[in-house]
Amino acid sequence: MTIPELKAGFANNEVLFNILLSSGDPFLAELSARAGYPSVMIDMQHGLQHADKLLPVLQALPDATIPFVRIPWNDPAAAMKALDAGAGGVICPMVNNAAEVRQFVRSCHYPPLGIRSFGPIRTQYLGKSSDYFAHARDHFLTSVMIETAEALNDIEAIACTEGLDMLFAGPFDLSVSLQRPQRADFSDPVLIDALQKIQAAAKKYDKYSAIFTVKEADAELAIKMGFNMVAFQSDTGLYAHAVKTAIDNLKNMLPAS
Ligand code: 3PY
Ligand code: MG
Repeated sequence: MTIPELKAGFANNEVLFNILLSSGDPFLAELSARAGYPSVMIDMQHGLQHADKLLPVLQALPDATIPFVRIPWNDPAAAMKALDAGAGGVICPMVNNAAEVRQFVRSCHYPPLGIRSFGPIRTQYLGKSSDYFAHARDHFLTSVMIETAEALNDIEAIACTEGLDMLFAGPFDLSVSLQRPQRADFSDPVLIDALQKIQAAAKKYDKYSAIFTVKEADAELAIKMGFNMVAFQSDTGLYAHAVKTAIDNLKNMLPAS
């Protein structure tokens, strides 16, 4: 899928599903994509892959899959490197205010909008256009995680940032930052209120909205709330759950001693 096709889908109210890739394993990335996830988020923040593992994970993905890369921090070098390697979207975690968001967005765009240095070493060969520079805006989305109380307070100013495409709600950090008793508890009215605020700000300022979920009921609620991209689970989370279920079931087959 190309970014213009993705945008057309969003305009048509289509929900884009996404999975977090935390293991750094190219084969799990490929399996996730071939299972039917149309987009992935390669997690360089908490995931186990280091910068040298980004390329093999990107190369393992079929062309049809949109690879978002979550960079470790608001670092222009990390954003530019992810884009040059072929990220279809860059996600910046833990921003706190519009000034930080502007800095991130500027690091993703070429002048005059930004300060990105020219050197699309791999990404120039991935797209359909022969001139990557001229059509760079058609090759990636910029996204920031809204996951701190401070960012939530500055949501209106953040949402109208020029060159920003998507607000990505992080329910885990958000509930930590808001000092809620449970993490990512979708029955907590304070968290739900925060998520609604993010979704509404995105809609108001013509940005896309995204969210991370780990429970099916939460993903369903996120769809109903109108999030454009719903990330559900991670490669490591799904494997950990499946392998635990398998061994627990095997143990239950043993005769009681
Ligand atoms: C969060 O919920 O804090 C996230 O960063 C999800 O990836
Ligand atoms: Mg987070």
